[in-house]
This record gives sequence, C-alpha cells and structure tokens, in this order.
Amino acid sequence: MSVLRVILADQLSAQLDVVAAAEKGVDVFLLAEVMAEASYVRHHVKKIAFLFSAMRHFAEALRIAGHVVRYVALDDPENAQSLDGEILRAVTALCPKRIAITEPGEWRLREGLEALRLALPAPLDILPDTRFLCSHADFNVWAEGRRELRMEYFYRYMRRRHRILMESDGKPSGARWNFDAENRKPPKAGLASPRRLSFRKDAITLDVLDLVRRRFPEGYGRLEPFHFAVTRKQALRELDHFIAHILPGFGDFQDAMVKDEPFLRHSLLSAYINAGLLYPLEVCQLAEQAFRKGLAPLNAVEGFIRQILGWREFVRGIYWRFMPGYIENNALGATEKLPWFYWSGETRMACMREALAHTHDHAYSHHIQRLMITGNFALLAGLDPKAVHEWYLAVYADAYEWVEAPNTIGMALHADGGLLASKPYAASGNYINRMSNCCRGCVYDPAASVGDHACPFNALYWDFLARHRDRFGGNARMPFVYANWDKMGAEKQTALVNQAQTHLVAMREGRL
Ligand code: FAD
Ligand code: DLZ
Ligand code: SF4
Repeated sequence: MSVLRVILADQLSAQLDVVAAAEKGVDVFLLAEVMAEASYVRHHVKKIAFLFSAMRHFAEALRIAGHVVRYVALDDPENAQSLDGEILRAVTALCPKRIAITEPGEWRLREGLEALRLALPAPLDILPDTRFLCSHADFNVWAEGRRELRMEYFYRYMRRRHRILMESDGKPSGARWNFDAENRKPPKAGLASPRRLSFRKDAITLDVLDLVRRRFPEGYGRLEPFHFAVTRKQALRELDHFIAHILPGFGDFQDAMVKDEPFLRHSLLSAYINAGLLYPLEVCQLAEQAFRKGLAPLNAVEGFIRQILGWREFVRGIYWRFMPGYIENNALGATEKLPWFYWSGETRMACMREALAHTHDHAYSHHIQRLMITGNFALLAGLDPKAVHEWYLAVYADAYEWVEAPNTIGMALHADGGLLASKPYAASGNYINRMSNCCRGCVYDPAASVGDHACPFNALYWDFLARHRDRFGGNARMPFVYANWDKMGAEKQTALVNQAQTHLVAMREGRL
C-alpha cells in the first residue's frame, strides 16, 4: 500500500487533504474507536454515541466511494485502545510508505504525534487543518505586537479577509461591525423554540447505542432519546432548517433563558461543525446569503456570523498560541472543589438545576447558560479552574479542548488573567432574574442578599468583587460596581461577606 490516512473522530470532512488526496484502492483510511479517547474525561454518553455513529457513517461513505477503510470498533478484541497503538498496529500490518494525518485539535494529541513519529518506520505527515478560517501562522501575525488580544478587532480582520458581510466600498454591511445593541433582549412571555429536527436512528446508530450502553454503564448523562444528525447529509438538513426557520430570530433572544426550553433560537450546529460534518465557511456563507436575499435581518445574521468567524476562530488562536501553559492558569487563585451537583444536578438553585438538566439530558446547554449560570457560579464560588475545565470538556457533545478551554479558563473563569476577556463575566441574581424565568420557581429570592432565602449569586457576587478588588478595582469597565460596594457601608459589606461564607459551607456540605 501507499499511504495510511488517519482520521480522528472530529475530522469527518471530505474536504480535508488527508481525504481529498487519497488514491482509491491504494491508500488505506484508518478510523479507530479507542478507550483512551473515550475515557480521558467522563464524557457524556450522547457525545460518545454521536462521535462513534458519525465515524461509522463516515467510514461507510468512504467505502461506498471506493476507498479501502480499516475501521477498528471499540469491541474489536485486537483493539489496542489508544490512537498511537492503533496507528502502530496498522503500520505493522500494512507497511505503508507514508502516514498522513490532519493536525489534531488538542495539544496532548499533537504532542503525542511527535513522540510517535520517532517510533514509526515510515514518515509521518501532519497536515494543517484547513477547515479553520485562520491558520496558526495568520493568527500569530495578527496577534504579534498587540498590547491586548480582543475578539472584536480580530473579527473585523476576519470579516475583511474573508469578505463576509462587507460592501463594495470596503465598509461593513449596515455601516456597523456589531449589531448587539439590537440583540439580547430579556425573554418575552411564551418564548419557545421553533420546531427542531429529530433524526431517525438507523442500524448503525442502534448498534452504537447498544455498545455505549454496555461499555459506559457509569457514563455521564442521558443516552436516549438520541436524535443527533450523524451524517453530513443530515447535518446539512439541520443547517438548512436553522437558516430558513430560526436564524431570522437569532439575535433578539440570544441571551434569554427559559425553563424547559433548552434550545430557543440557537443553531445547535456546534457539535456538527466541530466534528467536521459542516464547514464553518459554508455556514457563514449561507447565513450571509439569507441576509442578502432579505430572508433574515442583519442584527441576526451579523450576530450569528460573529460567533463563528469571530469567537470560534479567536478562541482557537488563543488556545494554540498559549498552550501548553493555558490550561494550568489560575490567575484568581481559585481552589474550591467542584461541587457534586455539577454531575448530579441536585441543587436548590433553580437556574443551576435547569442548566444542569439540559446538560445531562441533551449534552447541550446554550452559551448563556454555560457562561452566566454554571460558569458564573464557578467564578463567584472560586471553583478550581482545572476541575471546571474537565467538567466542561466532558459534558457537551461539542467539547474539544481547543474550543472548550479558552471559553472556560478564559471567558467564564477569568483564570487566564484577562488574556481573552477584558473583564470577568460576573453577575448577581438580578441579571439572572432579568434574563430568565427561573427565579419564579426557586426556593431562593433573587431580591434578597442575606438571610435563609437569599439568592446565593448575590452575596457570592459581592464577595467575589471584594476579594479581587486589587485586580479589578482599577478596571475601566467596572467603576460603577465598586462605587456601589463602597456606598453600602461596612455593616452591610460584612453581612454579605459572612453570607457568602454561609453559602460556601452549604455548597461543600451539599445543601446549596
Ligand atoms: P449558537 O448560539 O447557535 O452559535 C452559533 C455557533 O457559533 C456555534 O455553533 C459555535 O460554532 C459558534 N460559537 C458560539 N459561541 C462560541 C464561542 N464562545 N466559542 C466558540 N464558538 C462559538 N463551544 C464549543 O463548540 N465547544 C465547547 O466545548 C464549548 N465550551 C464552552 C464552555 C464555556 C464555559 C462557554 C461559556 C462556552 C463554550 N462554548 C463551547 C461556546 C458556546 O457556548 C457554544 O459554541 C454554543 O453554546 C453551541 O451551541 P449552538 O451551536 O446552538 O450555538
Ligand atoms: C472525544 C473522542 C472520543 C469520545 N472518542 C474518540 C475515538 O474513539 N477516536 C478518535 O479518533 N477520537 C475520539 N475523540 C476525539 C479525541 O479525543 C480528540 O478530542 C480530538 O481528536 C481532538 O482533535
Ligand atoms: Fe438562580 Fe438565584 Fe434566581 Fe434561584 S433566585 S433561580 S439561585 S438566580
């Protein structure tokens, strides 16, 4: 044989050179389900099932297209149960002249390949991941010499570079880069998600569900109902459905949280884009077309495209520029153990219960729940960033370290000291009460800061600000909050700090 072409679970894209350059009937593709990857964190069982089913479908499509595929299932008795082990086993069996792989999305695997290279009898080509719209080199050129790395400026650079939402005079469409002032309204009464697609399980998916049930009995989360798209064709249907029916309302309620409504007007596309079933560029282009045809307003389309062309590419740039140290960051010195309720969902805080239930049932919760509920609580309570990072990496179907770590360590926990975000996303119960309808059904009172029924987010918020005044006191975006703190007077301040301690004790004892 000529080339062994290795495809990882999140590289299911025919456009990648590893796939596109293959010689039919000569080269061999290797895809492997391995325990090392399926258990390095306690992944959600839906995430494992989604990836295994999508891998099996991708392998099937390659075979139908005339390629030779070596597919190693988890239950294969010969399975070495690690990616390195499976590459070595395939090389021994097939004696390829070369081995080709797309650069993995996680640092630990990228490093592992360098070590593996030394053990391989044939050359190993690590090819760039061309699905991303900004290469490592281009990100570094953009970042070099800047005092601060801010998404908004990177996003403008990407808009110009890829000519997305740009007019012929070189100005941004609508003469503004950002339309968020028109977005992010509180939920209106009766706000619900439009109809969402649900994909039927075929024999491949049923086999995978059976496998996951047998092999991951202690896995986190609810396996069924399972209606993820598992092929590119299905993912394209999900994309078309989003563009036609949901995108027009995307911006308006982007930050709203509604009880029993996990999806609202979010796209649910991240798991598909990250695994390779959809390409980020095609998603942005289809959204732009909807605007050009007058099918979706600019505030919705710009807001959506910014998430992908801006945030998604930006966090990837940050990850690769600052790894391996990035995930070790703990700028705020946070050391609290991750409370068990992150896994069990058993807490009296209704907003947390809601976000954790979505996570458990769907391997999904939307951005504001991740940032302003579970992330905000972790920030205020001073939870250990490494433990929080491992939790986020496990529980969402779209989670890979390159995208999860900057969002968790940087955006949610400010543990990178402000590298990614200029101020911490800290908020009290007042914000949650404004942006959700959860407080109505909660044993805690969002208007109370001290006492038995005081919303924990309130005292924890003030205590957080007081604890970190040295760091945030001079922040140009935070003078009002510190002015409010100072106005309270010593007695109220002491009561808040004591109340925060009461909440932390309750948290440690599983009573919060
Ligand atoms: P939509 O709200 O419809 O957004 C559209 C698309 O924009 C998403 O599909 C995604 O591709 C992209 N996007 C939006 N926000 C971000 C962002 N901040 N960073 C990168 N891409 C973004 N996203 C992941 O893909 N994987 C993760 O592991 C992940 N972990 C997160 C952890 C924390 C603590 C936080 C605060 C955010 C995290 N995000 C992660 C970002 C974001 O929450 C998800 O991309 C989004 O919720 C996915 O749902 P959706 O497809 O419905 O997104
Ligand atoms: C997340 C994951 C899981 C659960 N299982 C596998 C697997 O069996 N085989 C594989 O090739 N990749 C898997 N992955 C994805 C990797 O752990 C890793 O997150 C990505 O390949 C990083 O780019
Ligand atoms: Fe969450 Fe506080 Fe509202 Fe309860 S009262 S739902 S804990 S914000």
